[in-house]
Amino acid sequence: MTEAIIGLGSNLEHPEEQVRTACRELCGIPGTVPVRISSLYSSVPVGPQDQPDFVNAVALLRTELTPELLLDALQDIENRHRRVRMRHWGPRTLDLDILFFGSTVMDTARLRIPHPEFRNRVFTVIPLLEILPDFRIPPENIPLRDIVGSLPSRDLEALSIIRKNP
Ligand code: ROI
Repeated sequence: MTEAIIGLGSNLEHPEEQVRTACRELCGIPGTVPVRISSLYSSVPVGPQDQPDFVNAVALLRTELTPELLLDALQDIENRHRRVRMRHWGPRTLDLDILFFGSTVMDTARLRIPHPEFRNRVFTVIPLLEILPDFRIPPENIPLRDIVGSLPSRDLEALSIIRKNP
């Protein structure tokens, strides 16, 4: 079993409901059990600013799947939410990203793990700290809490918990 960290995000079509439903759907992935799910957070958009705020959360899963099969399962969930993605870094109904997969490092056409933008993004770092305060970022093994100081302060100030239990 591998511990995988998934980022969830939505800013279209009732984002809070999109993320809450997706959290429940994680339970249906074969060979996989959700272990912990963060609160739901409201965050300002990274990228173009002329789009609604996002709802974000992070989930810790334990899985027997390979990264590719886990990605297939996450894309099935995205498709059930009729994911629309109008433009690069634009608004979307549901985004499910593999942020970490154990200590795996990979860079293929389909998957880059760890997620290359993970450590620049308040909406992934802070929810992950909530559920795993002692998390260390692979492969360098850097404590997650040590990078909070380098996050954009504007994004940090705007981040807020909107719901404790998804
Ligand atoms: N911005 C925020 N705040 N949250 C997201 O989940 C998110 N996802 C994205 C882009 C468009 C980069 N910006 C985001 O894909």
